[in-house]
Amino acid sequence: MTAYPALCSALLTAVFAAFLQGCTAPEPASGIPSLAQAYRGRLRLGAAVEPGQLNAPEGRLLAAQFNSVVAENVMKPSRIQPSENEFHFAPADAIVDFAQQHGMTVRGHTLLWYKRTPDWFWSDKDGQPASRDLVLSRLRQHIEAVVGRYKGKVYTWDVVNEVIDPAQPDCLRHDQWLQVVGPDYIDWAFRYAQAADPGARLMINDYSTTLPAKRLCLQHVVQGLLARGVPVHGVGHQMHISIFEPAVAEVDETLAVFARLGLENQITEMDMSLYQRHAYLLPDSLDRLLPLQGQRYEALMKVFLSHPELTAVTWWGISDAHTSRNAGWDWWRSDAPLLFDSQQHPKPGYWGVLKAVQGLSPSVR
Ligand code: 9MR
Repeated sequence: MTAYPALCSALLTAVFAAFLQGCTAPEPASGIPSLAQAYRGRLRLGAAVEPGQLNAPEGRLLAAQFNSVVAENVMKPSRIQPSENEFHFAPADAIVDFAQQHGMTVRGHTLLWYKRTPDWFWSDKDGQPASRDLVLSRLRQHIEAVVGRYKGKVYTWDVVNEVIDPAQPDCLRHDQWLQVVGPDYIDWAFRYAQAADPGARLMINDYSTTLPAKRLCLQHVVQGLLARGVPVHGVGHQMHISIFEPAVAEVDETLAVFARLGLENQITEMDMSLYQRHAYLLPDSLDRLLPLQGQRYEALMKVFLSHPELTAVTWWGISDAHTSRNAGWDWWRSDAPLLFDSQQHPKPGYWGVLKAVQGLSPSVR
């Protein structure tokens, strides 16, 4: 009889402890090598972050494993200047401060993106369509304010994001920027950025740069910029890919094209879906897919390491607990594209990235 209360209370305690464990965020894995340390002197390794993650366990994983950060959203024009001359710097400042406290570098994303240009850019004070001159002066003020604030703290900027469209004869996306300003809006964005921080590395950033048509168009546009003396220093390859595509050789070829132009390459938004494009179901069991993902991460990192002009690899997230691959039309899928699982433990992808650099002779960089 007397044993029952003790048993009950032990059971209750166990249930309560399990419940608490489920509710509290898991601590990141410790006692594993730091990827950033392993790649030191060869490649900077970074991850995209939202300010709310900085003080969570994910922030500790970020500081332990990476040596670079990028704001997933809070430096985009519509977030940092939602109304004309009203700047919301605090969330971006939090990321920059975190990076400085932990000895990490910061990538800036992004100064111009058709998807996140606030509406006020496009109309004048009378509500009429803004002129080319007005839009350019707003662009200049925006870039001066943002790049100026983080001068010397943000080492590289995605000056323009996703401006290439291989379906167009001029290779440019036919958006409002092109319609209102004309193709030289890209030149001006780079010139304003250089004036605001002459020490920053300035990049043109895009997705699917491994597709031959897109690669050719990007090359054409970049060669035009270089010929006009526009200060473009490098190409950012987003690298939102899957375990199925693109072929590693296409990645190698894309990097080689821009290396031949004398440009720096960076991988800026890497993640690797386990799904086939637009598929509803996983193609196999996780037991089989995750090792495949690990092997592919290893193969890609080996290609990146073989390119001396490639300076940084940034993942679009820290762990599978927060990934943009589960935030769009595919929100209901359970994708796992990053190096750490949703409990923040290393996946085969982490070990693949580590394996790619182990055994190399000491860095000559
Ligand atoms: O991950 C970002 C998501 O939270 C935002 O809602 C979205 C729109 O601003 O942008 C996502 O990040 C994108 C990046 O800025 C540009 N390349 C594609 C990224 C993933 O969609």
